[in-house]
Amino acid sequence: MNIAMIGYPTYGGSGVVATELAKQLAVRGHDVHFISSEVPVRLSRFEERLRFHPVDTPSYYLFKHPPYTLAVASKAFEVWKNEGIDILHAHYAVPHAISAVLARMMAGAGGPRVVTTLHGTDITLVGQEPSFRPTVELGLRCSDAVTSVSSALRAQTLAAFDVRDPGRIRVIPNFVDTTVFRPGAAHELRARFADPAEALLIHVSNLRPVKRVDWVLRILHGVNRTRPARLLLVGDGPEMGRLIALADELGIRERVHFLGSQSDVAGLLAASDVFLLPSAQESFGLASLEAMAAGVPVVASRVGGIPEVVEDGTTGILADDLERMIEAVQELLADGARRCRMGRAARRVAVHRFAQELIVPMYESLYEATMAGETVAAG
Ligand code: GMT
Repeated sequence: MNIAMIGYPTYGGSGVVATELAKQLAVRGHDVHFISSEVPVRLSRFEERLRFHPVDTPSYYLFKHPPYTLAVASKAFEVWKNEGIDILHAHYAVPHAISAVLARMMAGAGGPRVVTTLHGTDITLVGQEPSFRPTVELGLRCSDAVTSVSSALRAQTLAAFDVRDPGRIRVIPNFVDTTVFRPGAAHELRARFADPAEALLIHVSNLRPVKRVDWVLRILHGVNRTRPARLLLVGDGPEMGRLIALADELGIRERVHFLGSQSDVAGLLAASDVFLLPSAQESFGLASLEAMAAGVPVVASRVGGIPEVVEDGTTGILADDLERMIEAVQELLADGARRCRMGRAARRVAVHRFAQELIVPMYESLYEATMAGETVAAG
């Protein structure tokens, strides 16, 4: 098949999923075109059947904001015209779904089929802004197939938008490369961040308010009341300044390693004891799946799609409030045998339910069904 992905190039989960999917489809013999404003962070390695097409959004003195939505649509149309793509797969509905639909309209009869994957805040937050909502709804209705990364997100989509035919939203969960994210002897790396007697916690995100990273710092602060612990804070984003100030205020600044954006987090995860994800909303929590694949138990909030990924009491601990999260981390750090058991269970779940070789074929069969014009039933 000839497939074009539209996705964000940054560290956000939707861009990571789009890039990893593109790479896997190329390895499996498809011709894949990645349409984005920049080369995605995880597209560092050469892949023979994978090509990058930059979106250029020119400015003009009349524009306060250059019209990115139109530039993506035109680029997708151009790629279809030059490469004859079968499937145009938009990741993150705002604004990629409507850009893809526009490109299909430009192509006319014989144009590509449009698949839209919903990732989270494109439905739960940004997509519901009155300035975007009608175009998101239209994008969903006009896509030939729609997928969501969890059942929770599917239900939220149906509650918030009139997609006309609910059966068209199929759940295809996110996936992980379990050969890259795996438990490993990470003693040397770990020794750079913590003494043997200290616990090492980790959080990875794009540091936006929805991730509640201030709770991550408060968890570290709470845990340090009973045992010495340090934190790897991986990622960058709008909350960074506030977090540094909070770490100072709590007196834990020297216990936090602010690592900024990192393209290779697998080793850092494997070196850590517990992964923290106290988000206010989370449709899936890809970073927690990567931690699980690395054999690290997760302490997270019981919201959105997280319970579909992290099994409470088996592969991690889910909690509804900050105090319970602090307790949960303390429990895991106090009982090394339980922590290791959970880490092994987490790895098993990642391998047996979320490995890329299990999930990528689901997209392939969705593409085939969409091209055959079949109604795509809910998963
Ligand atoms: O909202 C974000 O955190 C960014 C967003 C994205 O599109 O980059 O992440 C969402 O998509 C990820 C990949 O499918 C999911 O793992 C995240 O749970 C989801 N984030 C939220 O729902 C907050």
